[in-house]
Amino acid sequence: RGGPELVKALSPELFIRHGAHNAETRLESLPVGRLVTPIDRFYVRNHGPTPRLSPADWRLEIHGDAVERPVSLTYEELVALPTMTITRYLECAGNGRAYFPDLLGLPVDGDPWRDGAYGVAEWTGVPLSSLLALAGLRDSAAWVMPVGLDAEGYARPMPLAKAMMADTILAHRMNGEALPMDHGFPARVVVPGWIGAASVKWVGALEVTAQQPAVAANTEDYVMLGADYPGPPPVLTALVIKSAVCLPWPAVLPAGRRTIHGLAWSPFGKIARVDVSLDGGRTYPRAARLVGDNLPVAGTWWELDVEAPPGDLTVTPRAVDEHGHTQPPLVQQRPNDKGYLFAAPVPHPIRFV
Ligand code: MTE
Ligand code: MO
Repeated sequence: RGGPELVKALSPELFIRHGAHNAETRLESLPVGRLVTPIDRFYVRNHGPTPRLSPADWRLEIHGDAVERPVSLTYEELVALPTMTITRYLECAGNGRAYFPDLLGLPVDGDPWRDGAYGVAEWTGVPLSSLLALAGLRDSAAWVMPVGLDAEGYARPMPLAKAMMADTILAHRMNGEALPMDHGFPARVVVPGWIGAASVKWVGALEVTAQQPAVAANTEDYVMLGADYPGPPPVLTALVIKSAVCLPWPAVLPAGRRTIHGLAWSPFGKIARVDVSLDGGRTYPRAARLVGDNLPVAGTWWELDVEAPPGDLTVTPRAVDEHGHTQPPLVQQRPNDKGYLFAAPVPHPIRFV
């Protein structure tokens, strides 16, 4: 350990930094129409510095009171197992946090991410169900907790049913390369459609238990706190459907006929439509064109032509998915103290000059 907190280069053209070990993708730096985020632009969200783990020393321990026989795998053994490759997005629960103060005037705790704690990758790895089968599940098995090997020992449990879903995997490759250090080398869990915090990086163990383990990530963090949540704090699971304009905040563009580009994504399936408001979200008369790949639980690019005279304009996209989920109007956005799961359409400010 030592040296810089992150391994990859974080040029200011590609990332907005939030503290020493968090980096938000500048969505305007992404290649339009290419859904898979290049690794050199994929956001990083760490609770501490990236650990430098050596594959020679690494082991995956599958254990706990609800397995029949504990299993220990080496890196060679893991990568020799049959793999699957899935294209899925990750998004931090705190993505969009900046909009609670900006659009609603509500103070919240945490880094002010806008839309760039979102990225899509082609993940290659071993289904968690196959790994759990190696150890054998007892009838009592109800929770699976991947445990990270970072200094924080970051860990977060998920119900067995989520762990057993066909696309919940322990990934050891990302976009065709060995998993990069900052994204969890040698192996990370990918829990599609759930908050990024579920997709534990640098996994050293899978703990299978009858009872739900209580850890910081399901008691203090990644739970809904605040006046709107008076009872036991709900533990966050699924993400929310979102859309974003891929331009700087605020943007300055030459006046005239322009094509505005953005992204939209849903944790439940494919994007069906992106409607766009040019009046701050009162009416959504325009349908954007969807561009390039449109993949379930990953997202799509969209574009809209505007004829803009000099002056200020806001462009507000609103996504609809194939199951009819959409983004709630701003007035329905419920607040929470930590600024999780901002869901409303965002009026993106553009000055045409
Ligand atoms: N896993 C470990 N071990 N430690 C962490 O700090 N951060 C989580 C998750 N997995 C984290 C972790 C959070 S909050 C998010 S949003 C995602 O990793 C970010 O994944 P990325 O950095 O590959 O984009
Ligand atoms: Mo996160």
